[in-house]
Amino acid sequence: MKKTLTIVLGLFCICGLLSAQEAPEKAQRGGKDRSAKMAEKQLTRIKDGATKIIEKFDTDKDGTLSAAEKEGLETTIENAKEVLKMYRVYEIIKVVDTDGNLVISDEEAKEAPKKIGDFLKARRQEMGKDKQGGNREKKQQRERRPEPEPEPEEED
Ligand SMILES: [Ca+2]
Ligand SMILES: [Ca+2]
Repeated sequence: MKKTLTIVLGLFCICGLLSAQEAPEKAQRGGKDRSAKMAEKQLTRIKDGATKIIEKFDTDKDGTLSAAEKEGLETTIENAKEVLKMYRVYEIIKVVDTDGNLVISDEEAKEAPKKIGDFLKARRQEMGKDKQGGNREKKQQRERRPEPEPEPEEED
């Protein structure tokens, strides 16, 4: 279970990378140099991701994935997606199901809207904190470079 979750989270990181690729206009705003750097960085991440996938699924260790090994990878991904869906619902179930028997009683259902509301609010705050932490880390990375890049302005 733990292993599956790790794989799920890993896959979601990879998905994040791929969707980040769909925003080239943001990269261009900082000039050619910046977008070239970003493209290079992204490529490195994709290559690292591919290496990690091979490490996990290359059962005969020949350095590449055969059709059968790839099928194994895809089956794992499909299972992981299912598990992730369950996990997301389970997080909410745990909030609502106070006695933990996985049956939502009328009493628990009555309390559900407030509990879910509080839970989502807390999660949003938690995610906000994570985002700030991430920015801090990026800023520190920028400060370590010899030529610091200007902070891109948010226009939304
Ligand atoms: Ca192989
Ligand atoms: Ca219950």
